[in-house]
Amino acid sequence: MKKRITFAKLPEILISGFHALIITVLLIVITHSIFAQNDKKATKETKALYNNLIKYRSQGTMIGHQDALAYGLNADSSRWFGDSGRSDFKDFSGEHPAVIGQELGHLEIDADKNLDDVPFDKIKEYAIATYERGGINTLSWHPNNPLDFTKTTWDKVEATIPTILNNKKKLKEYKKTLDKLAVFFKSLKGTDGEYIPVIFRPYHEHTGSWFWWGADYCTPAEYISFWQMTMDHLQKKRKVHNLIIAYSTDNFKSEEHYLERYPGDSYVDILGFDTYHRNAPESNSSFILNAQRMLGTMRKLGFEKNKPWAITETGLERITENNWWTQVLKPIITDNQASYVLFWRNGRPDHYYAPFTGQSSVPDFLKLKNEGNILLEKGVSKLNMYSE
Ligand code: BMA
Repeated sequence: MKKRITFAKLPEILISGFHALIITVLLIVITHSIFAQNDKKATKETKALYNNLIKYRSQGTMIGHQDALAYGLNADSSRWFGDSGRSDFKDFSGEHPAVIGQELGHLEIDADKNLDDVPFDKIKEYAIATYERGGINTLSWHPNNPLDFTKTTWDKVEATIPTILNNKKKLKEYKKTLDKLAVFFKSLKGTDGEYIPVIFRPYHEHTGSWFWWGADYCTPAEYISFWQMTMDHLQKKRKVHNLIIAYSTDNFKSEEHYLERYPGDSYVDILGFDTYHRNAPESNSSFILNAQRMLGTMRKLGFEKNKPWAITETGLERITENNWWTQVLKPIITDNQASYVLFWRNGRPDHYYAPFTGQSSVPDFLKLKNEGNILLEKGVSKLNMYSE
Protein backbone atom coordinates (compact mmCIF):
# COMPACT_ATOMS: atom_id res chain seq x y z
CA MET A 1 0.00 0.00 0.00
CA LYS A 2 1.27 3.39 -0.97
CA LYS A 3 2.01 5.65 1.98
CA ARG A 4 0.46 9.05 1.76
CA ILE A 5 2.53 11.99 2.88
CA THR A 6 0.24 14.49 4.51
CA PHE A 7 1.18 18.10 5.11
CA ALA A 8 0.75 17.47 8.81
CA LYS A 9 3.63 14.96 8.71
CA LEU A 10 5.96 17.25 6.73
CA PRO A 11 7.72 18.90 9.71
CA GLU A 12 8.34 15.43 11.20
CA ILE A 13 9.86 14.18 7.95
CA LEU A 14 12.01 17.29 7.59
CA ILE A 15 13.25 16.96 11.17
CA SER A 16 14.20 13.30 10.78
CA GLY A 17 15.91 14.12 7.45
CA PHE A 18 17.76 16.92 9.20
CA HIS A 19 18.81 14.56 11.99
CA ALA A 20 20.09 12.03 9.49
CA LEU A 21 22.11 14.76 7.77
CA ILE A 22 23.59 15.96 11.06
CA ILE A 23 24.49 12.40 12.06
CA THR A 24 26.14 11.75 8.68
CA VAL A 25 28.16 14.98 8.87
CA LEU A 26 29.21 14.18 12.45
CA LEU A 27 30.26 10.67 11.46
CA ILE A 28 32.37 12.00 8.59
CA VAL A 29 34.00 14.60 10.85
CA ILE A 30 34.66 12.07 13.63
CA THR A 31 36.02 9.30 11.41
CA HIS A 32 38.19 11.72 9.47
CA SER A 33 39.61 13.30 12.60
CA ILE A 34 40.27 9.85 14.07
CA PHE A 35 41.82 8.49 10.91
CA ALA A 36 43.77 11.52 9.78
CA GLN A 37 47.11 12.49 11.26
CA ASN A 38 47.92 10.17 14.14
CA ASP A 39 49.79 12.62 16.38
CA LYS A 40 47.18 14.94 17.84
CA LYS A 41 49.98 17.01 19.37
CA ALA A 42 51.80 17.50 16.08
CA THR A 43 53.30 20.96 15.71
CA LYS A 44 51.49 23.61 13.69
CA GLU A 45 53.85 23.20 10.72
CA THR A 46 53.60 19.40 10.84
CA LYS A 47 49.80 19.54 10.83
CA ALA A 48 49.87 22.06 7.99
CA LEU A 49 52.18 19.87 5.91
CA TYR A 50 49.97 16.87 6.49
CA ASN A 51 46.73 18.65 5.64
CA ASN A 52 48.33 20.24 2.59
CA LEU A 53 49.54 16.87 1.34
CA ILE A 54 45.88 15.83 1.32
CA LYS A 55 44.59 19.16 -0.01
CA TYR A 56 47.03 19.44 -2.92
CA ARG A 57 47.16 15.84 -4.05
CA SER A 58 45.46 16.77 -7.33
CA GLN A 59 47.98 19.53 -8.09
CA GLY A 60 50.52 17.10 -9.48
CA THR A 61 52.85 14.43 -8.19
CA MET A 62 55.92 15.73 -6.39
CA ILE A 63 59.23 14.31 -7.52
CA GLY A 64 61.54 13.12 -4.78
CA HIS A 65 65.14 11.91 -4.84
CA GLN A 66 67.11 10.12 -2.15
CA ASP A 67 70.27 11.97 -1.06
CA ALA A 68 69.69 14.57 -3.79
CA LEU A 69 71.68 17.27 -1.99
CA ALA A 70 74.45 15.06 -0.64
CA TYR A 71 76.02 13.62 -3.79
CA GLY A 72 75.39 12.67 -7.39
CA LEU A 73 77.00 12.17 -10.75
CA ASN A 74 78.88 14.45 -13.11
CA ALA A 75 78.38 14.44 -16.89
CA ASP A 76 81.30 11.98 -17.26
CA SER A 77 79.56 9.69 -14.67
CA SER A 78 82.19 10.36 -11.99
CA ARG A 79 80.80 11.11 -8.52
CA TRP A 80 80.45 14.49 -6.85
CA PHE A 81 80.06 14.55 -3.08
CA GLY A 82 79.04 17.40 -0.80
CA ASP A 83 79.03 20.29 -3.31
CA SER A 84 77.08 23.01 -1.60
CA GLY A 85 73.74 23.95 -3.19
CA ARG A 86 74.02 21.25 -5.82
CA SER A 87 71.74 18.40 -6.86
CA ASP A 88 71.62 16.32 -10.03
CA PHE A 89 68.08 17.58 -10.74
CA LYS A 90 69.13 21.19 -10.28
CA ASP A 91 72.12 20.74 -12.58
CA PHE A 92 69.96 19.92 -15.58
CA SER A 93 66.54 21.41 -14.73
CA GLY A 94 67.32 24.45 -12.58
CA GLU A 95 65.36 23.03 -9.64
CA HIS A 96 65.97 20.69 -6.76
CA PRO A 97 63.45 17.88 -6.37
CA ALA A 98 60.31 18.70 -4.32
CA VAL A 99 60.97 15.90 -1.84
CA ILE A 100 64.43 15.19 -0.44
CA GLY A 101 64.96 11.72 0.97
CA GLN A 102 67.72 11.09 3.50
CA GLU A 103 68.87 8.10 5.50
CA LEU A 104 69.47 7.62 9.23
CA GLY A 105 71.16 4.19 9.18
CA HIS A 106 74.16 4.12 11.61
CA LEU A 107 72.74 6.84 13.85
CA GLU A 108 71.95 3.88 16.14
CA ILE A 109 75.65 3.03 16.43
CA ASP A 110 76.66 6.64 17.18
CA ALA A 111 78.56 7.01 13.90
CA ASP A 112 79.37 10.45 12.48
CA LYS A 113 78.26 9.38 9.02
CA ASN A 114 75.34 7.30 7.82
CA LEU A 115 75.76 3.96 6.08
CA ASP A 116 76.18 5.72 2.73
CA ASP A 117 78.92 8.01 4.08
CA VAL A 118 76.85 11.17 4.48
CA PRO A 119 77.80 12.98 7.71
CA PHE A 120 74.85 13.43 10.08
CA ASP A 121 75.59 17.13 10.48
CA LYS A 122 75.23 17.46 6.68
CA ILE A 123 71.97 15.52 6.78
CA LYS A 124 70.71 18.02 9.31
CA GLU A 125 71.94 20.95 7.19
CA TYR A 126 70.23 19.58 4.04
CA ALA A 127 66.97 18.98 5.93
CA ILE A 128 66.96 22.56 7.22
CA ALA A 129 67.81 23.98 3.77
CA THR A 130 65.04 21.93 2.18
CA TYR A 131 62.49 23.18 4.70
CA GLU A 132 63.62 26.79 4.33
CA ARG A 133 63.10 26.52 0.55
CA GLY A 134 59.59 25.11 1.04
CA GLY A 135 60.54 21.56 0.04
CA ILE A 136 59.67 18.36 1.89
CA ASN A 137 61.92 16.04 3.90
CA THR A 138 61.58 12.31 4.25
CA LEU A 139 63.86 10.08 6.32
CA SER A 140 64.38 6.35 5.97
CA TRP A 141 66.26 4.15 8.42
CA HIS A 142 68.32 1.03 7.65
CA PRO A 143 69.57 0.30 11.17
CA ASN A 144 72.12 -2.38 12.02
CA ASN A 145 70.74 -5.31 13.96
CA PRO A 146 69.85 -4.06 17.46
CA LEU A 147 70.69 -7.42 19.07
CA ASP A 148 74.17 -7.28 17.57
CA PHE A 149 75.25 -3.95 16.16
CA THR A 150 78.14 -5.59 14.26
CA LYS A 151 75.51 -7.06 11.93
CA THR A 152 74.16 -4.87 9.13
CA THR A 153 70.54 -4.19 8.35
CA TRP A 154 70.67 -7.00 5.74
CA ASP A 155 72.42 -9.69 7.79
CA LYS A 156 70.08 -12.51 8.55
CA VAL A 157 69.23 -12.69 12.26
CA GLU A 158 66.12 -14.72 13.06
CA ALA A 159 63.57 -13.49 15.56
CA THR A 160 65.05 -10.06 16.29
CA ILE A 161 61.66 -8.45 16.81
CA PRO A 162 60.11 -11.17 19.03
CA THR A 163 63.32 -11.28 21.08
CA ILE A 164 63.17 -7.53 21.73
CA LEU A 165 59.45 -7.58 22.48
CA ASN A 166 59.69 -10.50 24.91
CA ASN A 167 62.79 -9.50 26.81
CA LYS A 168 62.48 -6.52 29.15
CA LYS A 169 66.20 -5.75 29.14
CA LYS A 170 66.45 -5.87 25.33
CA LEU A 171 63.34 -3.73 25.02
CA LYS A 172 64.80 -1.14 27.35
CA GLU A 173 68.02 -1.10 25.33
CA TYR A 174 66.07 -0.74 22.10
CA LYS A 175 64.18 2.22 23.49
CA LYS A 176 67.55 3.84 24.18
CA THR A 177 68.33 3.39 20.49
CA LEU A 178 65.04 5.04 19.64
CA ASP A 179 66.03 7.92 21.91
CA LYS A 180 68.90 8.66 19.51
CA LEU A 181 66.35 9.13 16.75
CA ALA A 182 64.25 11.34 19.01
CA VAL A 183 67.25 13.56 19.73
CA PHE A 184 67.97 13.83 16.02
CA PHE A 185 64.36 14.67 15.09
CA LYS A 186 64.24 17.33 17.78
CA SER A 187 67.48 18.86 16.54
CA LEU A 188 65.80 19.81 13.26
CA LYS A 189 64.72 23.40 13.76
CA GLY A 190 63.86 26.33 11.51
CA THR A 191 64.97 29.95 11.96
CA ASP A 192 62.22 30.72 14.48
CA GLY A 193 63.08 27.70 16.57
CA GLU A 194 60.13 25.71 15.19
CA TYR A 195 60.59 21.99 14.65
CA ILE A 196 60.97 20.98 11.02
CA PRO A 197 58.36 18.43 9.95
CA VAL A 198 59.71 15.21 8.47
CA ILE A 199 58.10 12.19 6.89
CA PHE A 200 59.60 9.27 8.83
CA ARG A 201 59.52 5.91 7.05
CA PRO A 202 60.88 3.13 9.26
CA TYR A 203 60.79 -0.68 8.93
CA HIS A 204 60.03 -0.47 5.21
CA GLU A 205 59.73 -3.22 2.58
CA HIS A 206 58.65 -5.54 5.38
CA THR A 207 56.61 -7.70 3.00
CA GLY A 208 60.01 -8.94 1.80
CA SER A 209 62.63 -10.66 3.96
CA TRP A 210 65.91 -8.89 3.27
CA PHE A 211 65.92 -6.76 6.45
CA TRP A 212 65.82 -8.02 10.05
CA TRP A 213 62.19 -6.77 10.34
CA GLY A 214 61.14 -8.71 7.21
CA ALA A 215 58.13 -11.00 6.85
CA ASP A 216 60.03 -14.27 7.50
CA TYR A 217 61.42 -13.02 10.81
CA CYS A 218 58.31 -11.92 12.68
CA THR A 219 54.58 -12.54 12.65
CA PRO A 220 52.17 -9.80 11.55
CA ALA A 221 51.15 -9.30 15.20
CA GLU A 222 54.81 -8.91 16.26
CA TYR A 223 55.56 -6.45 13.45
CA ILE A 224 52.50 -4.40 14.38
CA SER A 225 53.35 -4.36 18.06
CA PHE A 226 56.99 -3.40 17.31
CA TRP A 227 55.79 -0.53 15.12
CA GLN A 228 53.30 0.68 17.73
CA MET A 229 55.93 0.47 20.49
CA THR A 230 58.29 2.56 18.32
CA MET A 231 55.76 5.31 17.63
CA ASP A 232 54.46 5.34 21.21
CA HIS A 233 58.00 5.75 22.45
CA LEU A 234 58.94 8.51 20.02
CA GLN A 235 55.71 10.45 19.98
CA LYS A 236 54.15 9.87 23.40
CA LYS A 237 57.13 9.18 25.64
CA ARG A 238 59.78 11.36 24.01
CA LYS A 239 57.26 13.91 22.74
CA VAL A 240 58.57 14.13 19.20
CA HIS A 241 55.82 16.07 17.45
CA ASN A 242 57.32 16.84 14.05
CA LEU A 243 56.77 13.45 12.44
CA ILE A 244 54.47 12.30 9.68
CA ILE A 245 54.63 8.52 9.66
CA ALA A 246 54.86 6.63 6.36
CA TYR A 247 54.08 2.93 6.10
CA SER A 248 55.70 1.36 3.06
CA THR A 249 55.59 -2.22 1.92
CA ASP A 250 57.46 -3.66 -1.01
CA ASN A 251 55.41 -4.91 -4.00
CA PHE A 252 52.15 -6.41 -2.75
CA LYS A 253 49.66 -8.82 -4.26
CA SER A 254 46.36 -7.48 -2.98
CA GLU A 255 44.75 -5.07 -0.55
CA GLU A 256 44.72 -7.85 2.10
CA HIS A 257 48.43 -8.43 1.57
CA TYR A 258 49.10 -4.68 1.86
CA LEU A 259 47.16 -4.49 5.11
CA GLU A 260 48.41 -7.76 6.62
CA ARG A 261 51.02 -5.94 8.77
CA TYR A 262 49.34 -2.52 8.82
CA PRO A 263 49.80 -1.08 12.32
CA GLY A 264 46.46 0.73 12.33
CA ASP A 265 45.00 4.02 11.21
CA SER A 266 46.11 5.75 14.38
CA TYR A 267 49.75 4.72 13.81
CA VAL A 268 50.15 5.60 10.14
CA ASP A 269 49.86 8.90 8.28
CA ILE A 270 50.98 8.15 4.72
CA LEU A 271 50.27 4.98 2.76
CA GLY A 272 53.12 3.92 0.54
CA PHE A 273 54.96 1.13 -1.21
CA ASP A 274 58.34 0.61 -2.85
CA THR A 275 58.57 -0.85 -6.32
CA TYR A 276 61.57 -1.11 -8.62
CA HIS A 277 61.56 -1.55 -12.37
CA ARG A 278 63.85 -4.40 -13.34
CA ASN A 279 64.47 -6.15 -16.69
CA ALA A 280 63.49 -3.26 -18.95
CA PRO A 281 62.38 -3.12 -21.71
CA GLU A 282 60.83 -6.65 -21.61
CA SER A 283 59.02 -5.85 -18.39
CA ASN A 284 57.87 -2.31 -19.29
CA SER A 285 54.19 -3.05 -19.63
CA SER A 286 53.99 -5.47 -16.69
CA PHE A 287 55.79 -2.95 -14.47
CA ILE A 288 53.35 -0.21 -15.53
CA LEU A 289 50.30 -2.42 -14.95
CA ASN A 290 51.53 -3.63 -11.59
CA ALA A 291 52.42 -0.16 -10.35
CA GLN A 292 49.04 1.17 -11.53
CA ARG A 293 47.27 -1.64 -9.70
CA MET A 294 49.16 -0.95 -6.47
CA LEU A 295 48.60 2.81 -6.74
CA GLY A 296 44.93 2.08 -7.34
CA THR A 297 44.85 0.24 -4.01
CA MET A 298 46.59 3.24 -2.36
CA ARG A 299 44.05 5.59 -3.87
CA LYS A 300 41.11 3.51 -2.64
CA LEU A 301 42.53 3.12 0.87
CA GLY A 302 43.71 6.73 0.92
CA PHE A 303 40.21 8.04 0.22
CA GLU A 304 38.67 5.61 2.72
CA LYS A 305 41.13 6.55 5.46
CA ASN A 306 41.58 10.21 4.49
CA LYS A 307 45.33 9.77 4.21
CA PRO A 308 47.78 10.77 1.47
CA TRP A 309 49.65 8.10 -0.50
CA ALA A 310 52.97 7.88 -2.30
CA ILE A 311 55.42 5.65 -4.12
CA THR A 312 58.04 5.82 -1.42
CA GLU A 313 60.94 4.31 -3.43
CA THR A 314 61.21 3.49 -7.07
CA GLY A 315 63.21 3.75 -10.28
CA LEU A 316 64.95 1.87 -13.04
CA GLU A 317 68.62 1.42 -12.19
CA ARG A 318 70.83 3.30 -14.71
CA ILE A 319 67.65 4.48 -16.55
CA THR A 320 68.42 2.37 -19.57
CA GLU A 321 65.20 3.49 -21.29
CA ASN A 322 65.62 6.98 -22.80
CA ASN A 323 61.87 7.61 -22.71
CA TRP A 324 61.28 6.12 -19.29
CA TRP A 325 59.70 9.29 -17.89
CA THR A 326 56.97 9.77 -20.48
CA GLN A 327 56.52 6.11 -21.40
CA VAL A 328 56.71 4.40 -18.01
CA LEU A 329 56.36 6.90 -15.16
CA LYS A 330 53.70 9.06 -16.78
CA PRO A 331 51.06 6.34 -17.27
CA ILE A 332 51.69 5.18 -13.70
CA ILE A 333 51.14 8.52 -12.01
CA THR A 334 48.44 9.91 -14.29
CA ASP A 335 45.09 10.14 -12.48
CA ASN A 336 46.30 8.37 -9.35
CA GLN A 337 46.89 11.47 -7.19
CA ALA A 338 49.98 10.13 -5.48
CA SER A 339 51.44 12.92 -3.36
CA TYR A 340 54.99 12.01 -4.35
CA VAL A 341 57.25 9.50 -6.02
CA LEU A 342 60.73 9.13 -4.58
CA PHE A 343 63.58 7.95 -6.82
CA TRP A 344 66.41 6.10 -5.15
CA ARG A 345 69.90 7.46 -4.83
CA ASN A 346 72.45 8.33 -7.50
CA GLY A 347 75.03 6.45 -5.52
CA ARG A 348 77.48 5.17 -8.11
CA PRO A 349 77.92 5.17 -11.90
CA ASP A 350 76.33 1.69 -11.89
CA HIS A 351 73.71 2.48 -9.23
CA TYR A 352 71.56 5.53 -10.01
CA TYR A 353 67.85 6.15 -10.52
CA ALA A 354 67.53 9.85 -11.41
CA PRO A 355 68.84 11.66 -14.48
CA PHE A 356 71.91 13.89 -14.25
CA THR A 357 73.47 16.28 -16.77
CA GLY A 358 74.43 14.28 -19.85
CA GLN A 359 72.39 11.20 -18.89
CA SER A 360 70.43 9.94 -21.90
CA SER A 361 66.93 10.29 -20.38
CA VAL A 362 67.29 14.01 -19.50
CA PRO A 363 65.35 15.33 -22.56
CA ASP A 364 62.47 12.96 -21.80
CA PHE A 365 62.37 14.00 -18.15
CA LEU A 366 62.23 17.66 -19.21
CA LYS A 367 59.40 16.80 -21.60
CA LEU A 368 57.42 15.31 -18.71
CA LYS A 369 58.23 18.33 -16.57
CA ASN A 370 56.93 20.71 -19.27
CA GLU A 371 53.65 18.84 -19.42
CA GLY A 372 53.02 20.20 -15.94
CA ASN A 373 51.78 17.16 -14.01
CA ILE A 374 54.82 16.82 -11.80
CA LEU A 375 56.19 19.22 -9.24
CA LEU A 376 59.79 19.99 -8.42
CA GLU A 377 60.90 22.38 -5.73
CA LYS A 378 59.54 25.61 -7.28
CA GLY A 379 56.11 24.04 -7.72
CA VAL A 380 55.93 22.80 -4.15
CA SER A 381 57.32 25.94 -2.54
CA LYS A 382 54.53 27.97 -4.19
CA LEU A 383 52.00 25.80 -2.36
CA ASN A 384 53.29 26.96 1.02
CA MET A 385 53.09 23.51 2.57
CA TYR A 386 53.94 24.67 6.10
CA SER A 387 51.05 27.03 6.64
CA GLU A 388 47.29 26.66 6.36
C1 BMA B 1 70.19 0.37 -1.04
C2 BMA B 1 71.45 0.64 -1.82
C3 BMA B 1 72.60 0.60 -0.84
C4 BMA B 1 72.36 1.60 0.29
C5 BMA B 1 71.00 1.38 0.94
C6 BMA B 1 70.66 2.40 2.00
O1 BMA B 1 69.08 0.33 -1.87
O2 BMA B 1 71.38 1.90 -2.43
O3 BMA B 1 73.79 0.92 -1.53
O4 BMA B 1 73.37 1.49 1.27
O5 BMA B 1 70.01 1.39 -0.06
O6 BMA B 1 70.61 3.70 1.52
